[in-house]
Amino acid sequence: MNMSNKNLLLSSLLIASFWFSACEDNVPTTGDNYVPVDQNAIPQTRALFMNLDRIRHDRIFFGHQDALAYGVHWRNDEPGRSDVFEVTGSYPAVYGWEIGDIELGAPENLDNVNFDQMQGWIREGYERGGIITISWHMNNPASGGDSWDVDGGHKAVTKILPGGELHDTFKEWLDTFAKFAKSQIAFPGTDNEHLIPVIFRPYHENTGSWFWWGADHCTPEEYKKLWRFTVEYLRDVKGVHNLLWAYSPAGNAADSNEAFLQRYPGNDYVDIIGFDDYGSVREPYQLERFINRIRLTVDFAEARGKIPAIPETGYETIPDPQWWTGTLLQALDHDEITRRVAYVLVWRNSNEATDRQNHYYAPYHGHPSADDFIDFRRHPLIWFEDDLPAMYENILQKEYFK
Ligand code: BMA
Repeated sequence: MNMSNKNLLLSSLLIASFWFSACEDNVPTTGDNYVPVDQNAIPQTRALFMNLDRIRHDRIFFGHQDALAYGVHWRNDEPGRSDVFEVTGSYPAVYGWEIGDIELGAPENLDNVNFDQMQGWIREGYERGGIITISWHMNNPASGGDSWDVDGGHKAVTKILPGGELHDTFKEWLDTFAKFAKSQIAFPGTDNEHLIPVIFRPYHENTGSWFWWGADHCTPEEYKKLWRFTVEYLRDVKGVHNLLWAYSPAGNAADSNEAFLQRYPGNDYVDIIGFDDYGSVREPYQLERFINRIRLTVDFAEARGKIPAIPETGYETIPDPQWWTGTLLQALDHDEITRRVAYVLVWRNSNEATDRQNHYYAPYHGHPSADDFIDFRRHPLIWFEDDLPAMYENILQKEYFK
């Protein structure tokens, strides 16, 4: 074989193998915007990343924490229930779940949600086309207290980093999550069986100081190391490949670029960038501040090829009957920049009989803000679950509006 034939053969093989791998999972991997931090992420996780990035230019998804587990007036007793569904006729597009206490081997999380049931609800929401996100109020590994235990200068972050006296314990805790993430299986027993993609949002609100990983309890460098170690350990050592990584500091981070950057783990470690904010969307309202935070977050994320979101917000008990359209929508729909947020999630509807009272963020049937919530849901910018296109396939070339 002469040289030019050899070259021809080689290039045909290259083209063929490129074609093959491109067809194999039907998800384009070209273009910086479409490659999540895990280069080996499963096709559905990559599709989720790509589709969120595509659709956020036209729509914002609405999410609710613990939506299927309980509501203000019911708990886990009737399958299919959801306060959001009962008011609007649709489930939320995004389902938030919380795994605090999984690291202790507990059967239930810190809010008494059973982990086996949670897996069932995760599957249920995902198989209907929903988007799953998981947060982790991890206990304090140094004090034995919960994630809010910041007393006593335990320096938990220093101790769990490589070389620290609690590093092995910490790895065991991460192992519990790895096992959980790798056992989330959709459509089991069918040709379409696959792991469920998860937007994972650990160590949140870190620019506040109410959690042990917060600003007063570790240096920016330590925080970044903690985050990066977590990504690398779960991805490269434990082989967890169904995650997108969401970094969501407290709202104060979104007041300036410098503040946002201070503890930002880096472009190689983050897929979704947001901020948690309860303070500026409640009375006394600071709507302008909230809007500026959204704008800054969108710019910050887009400058890095990441997806902007508001992973946690809400007004506890929603005492303002017009809050959905008068405050939240007003901020989201403020201008062409705010409209580019991918999703907004409100926190949980604590069951008033068995859990905290007056601790809910979505309306239940008959709540004074229910009508306004329906208007919010009908607004063309806002999408609930029944509006969702197929988020886990390559829809880039397809018309996704119904
Ligand atoms: C908090 C509150 C707590 C709960 C925690 C984890 O913001 O809702 O009651 O334990 O989230 O879900």
